[in-house]
Amino acid sequence: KMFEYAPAPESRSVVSIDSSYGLFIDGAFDPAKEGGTFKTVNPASEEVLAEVATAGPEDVDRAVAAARRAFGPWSALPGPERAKYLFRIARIIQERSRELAVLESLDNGKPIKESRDVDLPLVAAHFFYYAGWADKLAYAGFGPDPRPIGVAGQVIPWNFPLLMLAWKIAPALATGNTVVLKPAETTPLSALFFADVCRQAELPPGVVNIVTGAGDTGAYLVAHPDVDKVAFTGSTDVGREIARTVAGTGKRLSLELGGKAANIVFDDAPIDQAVEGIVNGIFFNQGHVCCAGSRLLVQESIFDQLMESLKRRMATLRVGDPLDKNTDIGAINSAAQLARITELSEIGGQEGAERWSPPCELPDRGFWFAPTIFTGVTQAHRIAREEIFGPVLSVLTFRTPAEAVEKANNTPYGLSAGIWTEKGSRILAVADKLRAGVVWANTFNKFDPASPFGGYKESGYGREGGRHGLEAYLA
Ligand code: TXE
Repeated sequence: KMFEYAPAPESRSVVSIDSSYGLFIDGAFDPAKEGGTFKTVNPASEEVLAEVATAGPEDVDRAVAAARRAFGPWSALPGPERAKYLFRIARIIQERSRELAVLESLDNGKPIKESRDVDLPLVAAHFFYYAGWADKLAYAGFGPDPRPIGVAGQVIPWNFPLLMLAWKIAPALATGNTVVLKPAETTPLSALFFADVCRQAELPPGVVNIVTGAGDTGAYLVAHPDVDKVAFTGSTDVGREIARTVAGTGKRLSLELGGKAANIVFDDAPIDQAVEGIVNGIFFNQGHVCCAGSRLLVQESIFDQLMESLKRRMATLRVGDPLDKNTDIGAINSAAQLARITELSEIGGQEGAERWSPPCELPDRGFWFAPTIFTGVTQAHRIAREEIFGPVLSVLTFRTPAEAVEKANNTPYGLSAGIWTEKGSRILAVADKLRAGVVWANTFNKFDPASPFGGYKESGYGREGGRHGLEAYLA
């Protein structure tokens, strides 16, 4: 073949990973006081990447105390000075983005083309964007004297480890808060790398602290009496527990929880474009996306045609090595998540939905799940109601726009939705009736630091991104 295209995989050697990592407290890396550690694993190979400290109560106390000490001087800095640090962090992230992208793919399992072309550019963009706000707060209508809240305790999930960190840390620092952040236990490495970026940027010690560990560490952090603001992204169950912990303490809280987004395709939609949007909506990042288009609502008259195109497109998806530039679907982040996806998919079959996946060979080691669609799904099925958080699409049909809206809203969640139609008037009419924080029209999973993101109902409350994202960090 004259034009065979077989680029070499990104090399693991792009980033050097130490065998063990401490906690980042007050500008220095230290082991946990009680010496606890856990292992973080590459989900594509099950090999241990590094041993990481488990922060116990004493460590969290130290981190919160460091953040408290740093708060006075940091919040007193003039906005343009804080902006300089944020710009510096953004530039260092850009400079080191190849290392960070490889690290993120190794620890999370996501395809390198996503960490390189989506996560990392967005991470840098968030720091640039909020750097630009740091000197404008006084004139932006937040009141005559906008003030930071204080010490923010932030707990983030594993699906976009560094991007979720950026969503949380950039607006917090721009507004003059200091931070103790706990990354997810399956993906701690990019947050620790970020700690190193903070040192390189000469961010004053204590402004950002990273405490690694599992749910206990997070629970202790959010309950800490000297934390003034709690921000959480993760499961609805943990979100509920955190809301109970915080209730009555006077702490400010923002929660970004699950979703079960409807991606609605009308009969006049450009089919090829819609198919790309459906694929991107549910298979991007293995479907580990809170706003994933996990319920496809198809107008009945185009059902056969759309399914045929979708299946043809799904047959071209490459599942495998996250570091291969050609990979579309990487590894499932953990054995626990794989078990959850497998269980709900089995329930889908038992409940009578029809399951289909293209033929695809999955690697022997690691955690994998083939792209899957279920047809013949009804609203009563659990796969139509519960967040699967994997590459699994539930397909339902509708006849009229009113029926589409009714089905789209028939969920305890309300984070996002998609509409595919050539009619502008229909986009506006339908979007207006959808109870979803974000509605995309003829596109899906598009993010921009200037756009607010957040949900209704069990998807949580508060907005991240844009000007609204600053309000969550202003007293
Ligand atoms: O989430 P957890 P898990 C959904 C998705 C997924 C399910 C379970 O449906 O299948 O949740 O994922 C920390 N107090 N989402 O179990 O447990 C934990 O250490 C304080 C949607 O991984 O919520 C991690 O840092 N913190 C979602 C973070 O919470 C606690 C993203 C998230 O973990 C804690 C992730 C506690 N009691 C999962 N318990 C989204 N909205 O994007 C755990 N944590």
